[in-house]
Amino acid sequence: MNNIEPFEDPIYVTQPILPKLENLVEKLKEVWGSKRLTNNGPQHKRLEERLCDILKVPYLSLFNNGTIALIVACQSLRLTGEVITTPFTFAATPHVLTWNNISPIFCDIDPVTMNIDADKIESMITPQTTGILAVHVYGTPCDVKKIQEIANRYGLKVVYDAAHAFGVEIDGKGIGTFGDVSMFSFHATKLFHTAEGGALTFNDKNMKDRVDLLKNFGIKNEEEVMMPGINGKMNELQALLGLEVLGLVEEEKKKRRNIFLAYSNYLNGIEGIKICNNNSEDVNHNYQYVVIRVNEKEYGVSRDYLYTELKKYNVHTRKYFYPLCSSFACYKHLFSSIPANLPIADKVSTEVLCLPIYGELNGYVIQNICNIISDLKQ
Ligand code: T4K
Repeated sequence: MNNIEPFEDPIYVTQPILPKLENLVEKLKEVWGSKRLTNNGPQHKRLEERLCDILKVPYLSLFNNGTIALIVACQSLRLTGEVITTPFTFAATPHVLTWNNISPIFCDIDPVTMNIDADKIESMITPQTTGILAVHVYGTPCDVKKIQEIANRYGLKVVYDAAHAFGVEIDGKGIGTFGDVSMFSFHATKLFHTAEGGALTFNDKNMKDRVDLLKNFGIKNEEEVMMPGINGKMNELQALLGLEVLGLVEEEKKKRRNIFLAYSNYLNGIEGIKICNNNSEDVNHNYQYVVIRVNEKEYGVSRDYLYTELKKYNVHTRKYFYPLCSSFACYKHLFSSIPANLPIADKVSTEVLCLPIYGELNGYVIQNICNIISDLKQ
């Protein structure tokens, strides 16, 4: 038994990369000098170019946040009726469908990757289905090959919510090159961030042109408005912050990899605690989250008990993603005639816990978090 005192300062699930303030101030002078604060300014253009290279995508369009980006993605593909998606995700994923007047159809997930189970998608397709909205949960890639095969067979569009998957690659290919469009979130809680922000990526130049119109009210020029667009633009201050953060991402990723390895090492051997490791040879992972699964029978206490006890030590873990989106009050009506059949997602959502991970997290804290987890085993 370890005699551990609660941490003096709260340990949160994440902490954003912050560039040196003086560097940022220096760069801000450029923006101040130009008086250009938004509407496709020079910082915006620079960040789009840099991100195309880093994410290995042909086309990319920046947004003020990931949710608006995803709403626009559905608009740009003219999705209607029903779209098949996962219940094991952040609220934004099904909400963007609802904002497009589309019914989210929740499909169960794979027990290992925790992503939508591609083998279950086909049975959910109806004449109203127009697309699949899959999420690379925690940055683990979906079964992109199988999903594309189904989409091709049924003439469906594929949208990827890649909010967690910055920099992830499959066989050296940028994750944003799969499907018709992918969305990345650049929220402060993400590996790469612009405080708030996001992007859509595509292989098709026409898609980029359409999305650029849609995110700017549909305005083509001073006298022509082509479609009822929205204001989804990223401003110059966000883009500037992004350019500074970008230079620090690789170092942050290296640190996070070491943190992941330290957790794996300390937690290894605690019966009932399994650290999720969906790394494989073909995937270049980003260590956005470190996720454990708690098997209550083997560990002796529940995930919720562990979550509450860790809080007493000032360790603020998160139950991403509990509850399932399918159980939100606003989606209950979808199951009024047929009950939700999501046994794997139900089980997984009661087992997962995201532990703190960010570059500045020190080894002593990691070791103590693991000691607490070890001590709590019954
Ligand atoms: N799709 C998926 C699959 C997503 O996960 C998300 C967002 C989206 C779509 C939508 O993308 P955006 O529209 O957000 O670009 C957070 C984020 O707000 C959200 O972006 C993210 N997913 C979700 C998984 O996590 P909360 O409610 O957990 O955030 P919050 O404020 O509790 O932050 C968690 C911890 O991070 C805090 O305890 C402390 C730390 N933190 C947070 C912020 C905001 C900081 O240290 N600094 C900060 O500025 O949702």
